[in-house]
Formats: sequence, structure tokens, C-alpha cells
Amino acid sequence: MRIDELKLNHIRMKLSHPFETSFGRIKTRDCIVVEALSDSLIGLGECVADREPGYSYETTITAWHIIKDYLAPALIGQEIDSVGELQHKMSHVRGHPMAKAAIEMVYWDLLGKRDGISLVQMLGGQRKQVDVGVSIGIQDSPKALVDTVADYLAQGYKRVKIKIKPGRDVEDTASVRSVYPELQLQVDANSAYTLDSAAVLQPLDELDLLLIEQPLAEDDLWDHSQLQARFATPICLDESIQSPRHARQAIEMGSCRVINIKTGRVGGLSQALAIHDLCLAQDVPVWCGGMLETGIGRSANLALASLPNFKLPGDISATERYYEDDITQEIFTLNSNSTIDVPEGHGLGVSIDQKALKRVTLDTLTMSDDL
Ligand code: OSB
Ligand code: MG
Repeated sequence: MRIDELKLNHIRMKLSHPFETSFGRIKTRDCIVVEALSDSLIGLGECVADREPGYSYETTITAWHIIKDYLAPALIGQEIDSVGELQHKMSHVRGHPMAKAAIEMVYWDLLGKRDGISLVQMLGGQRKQVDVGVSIGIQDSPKALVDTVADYLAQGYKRVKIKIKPGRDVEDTASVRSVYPELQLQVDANSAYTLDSAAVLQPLDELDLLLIEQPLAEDDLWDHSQLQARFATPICLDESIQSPRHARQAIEMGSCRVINIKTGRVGGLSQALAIHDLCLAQDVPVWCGGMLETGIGRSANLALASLPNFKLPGDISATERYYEDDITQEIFTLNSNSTIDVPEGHGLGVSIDQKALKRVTLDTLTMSDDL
């Protein structure tokens, strides 16, 4: 497989609702849509780095720079025979997992289109539908949060995650729990606490939560192991797991009992697969996280989430929960049993709505061998 040309599209999508986490509030979402040409095939990928470095140090602009100046020159025009070889050709770049993951996604899409098979078949996924939930941002008040939860339950979501931050944690969560005693409920702090300040979270342990996601620093494993020892509720790591090695060490240290897998955060689908496999071997359940993806990244998430050790519902909601006008022709809808169908087309199984893409594009760059 040879990539003849790479096109980057920096896009800005308007969210259907503002999304607030412990690191900020956004009304629009930036990302890079990557299109690759290989002979007559077009491959697609999405880079999930956001406009601001709140979730991770990567931003849309750092990923643009890394792809343009380091990854594309190492890849364009080269014969690349496997995903392993692709990763090897990107290994001179330290870090920048979201930039690498976008390129790997493009490569998988091209492979699937060339060989006439779907991503789910290539990954070894086993389900036609995957269990999903909804991730709800911080609302104006606990009352507003309960109303928002009611809305999503009416739409059919059976698992709810709420964002928390200092001052908006136990009361918010307890409000939802008191109205919905049976709801599958979990919380995500996005690294907003320290081992000391997390003492205020202790009452969450009585609220029958599925898990508490990433309470402490994004680069920490050790303090999480100390915190996990104080909680009966499983701690789940998101930001802290940036490689299969981190996953292994977190399990060995007892830093968490569940892992959130995001392809962008770990540097590609191959790395996500490796984490899935090592967690399966250790009997540690995983679930698929989300980064407010467009239809491109959402399709990859659905394929990934169909693997056997994805034992908890993913943060993969229907298209309309994120965007009124997505840039893919395919729209994802929620089934009545709180699942979404796994795409079956070749590769990612999605195609671009070029008019919709154009409306949201801020900048493009085309790179090829002969330029
Ligand atoms: O921490 O899981 C997170 C969105 C952007 C950045 C980080 C996170 C999230 C979400 C949304 O929780 C998940 C989704 O795509 O629905
Ligand atoms: Mg998270």
C-alpha cells in the first residue's frame, strides 16, 4: 500500500449543545479530517486533537504541524506493507499520539477498501450492535442536570456519564441518583482533583456508580493506586493511559479496575487493540471513550467497541447528540435497546458529504510526492 497524496482539512463543527468539562466549556469542536489517495482509493481519518490543550497537550495546530512536517514526509510515496511498518515509520516522532492515530486510521480505511472488508472484520470484532451511553457536560445547576438526564433517558440511552469538577461533584451526582435509583451512572472528573482534594469524593462510594473516571492528574498512576484503595467503586483511567505499557503498569499497581480506550489518546487502532488484548488477559474490563468525533471517528469507535472485552457501554452517542450537520453521508442513530449498529461497509464504511465538509472547513493542505 502506497499513500500518493495526503489532504488535511481543519474543520470547526458547531455542537448541538455546549459541552462543559472540568477543563472548560466549548460550543464548537475543531478537528482535522485527513483524506489519503492511494491509486484510485480514498482513505479517511480523523484527528481528535481539539483547539485548546485542555484534555491533552495536543491541539489541532500541533497535530497539523506534526503531520505536515514529520509524518507526511516519512510516509508519502513509500511502499508500506503493514500497520506495524506504518507505526515504525512514525516512531521517530516522540509523543503526539492523536496525530499518529489519524494517519493509522486512514491506513486501515485504505486496507479495507483495497481488500473489500470492513474495519470490524479486520479488528476481529464480534458484535453487530454495541451498547452505548451518553456523556453529559456540567450543567448550570443540579436541577438542570436532572432535567438533561431525563431528556437523554427519554431518547433511549440506558447509561449516563456526568462530568464533575470541584464544587460540582457529590451534590450533582446524588441529585441524579435520588431521582434514578436504578440508572447505570458514572462520573468523569478529567483530572480535576489531587489525592488530598479527592477526599471530598468519598460519598460517591455510596451512590452505586459503575466507575469514577480519571479523578487525578493526567500523568499519574501512583496516586490513583492510593485512591483506588480507598474506594469500593472502580476507578477508571482515561487520560493517564497513553500506551499499552501504561495500561500494564496501571493494572500491576492497582491504579484502576477499568480502562477507557480512546484510539487518539493511545496513538492508533493498533495500540487500542494491544490495550484491549492485555486487559482481556488480565480480566480488566474496558470501554470505548469518545472525543465528540464526526462520523469518521465515530465509525472507528463502533468497530473497536465490538471487540469482546468492551464490557461496558461506550461514550458513542447518536450523531444528533453532537451535530446537526455531520460531514459524513452516514448518520448514526440510537436503537431502542441503547445500542448503535456497527458499520459494515468496506474500511470505515463512511464517506464524506463534500458540501457539508466545505461549509465547516477553515484551512486545507494537500501534500504529494511531486509537489
Ligand atoms: O474525558 O471522556 C472525556 C469529550 C472530549 C474530551 C474528553 C472527554 C469527552 C467526553 C465526550 O466525555 C465523549 C463523547 O464523545 O461522547
Ligand atoms: Mg474521560
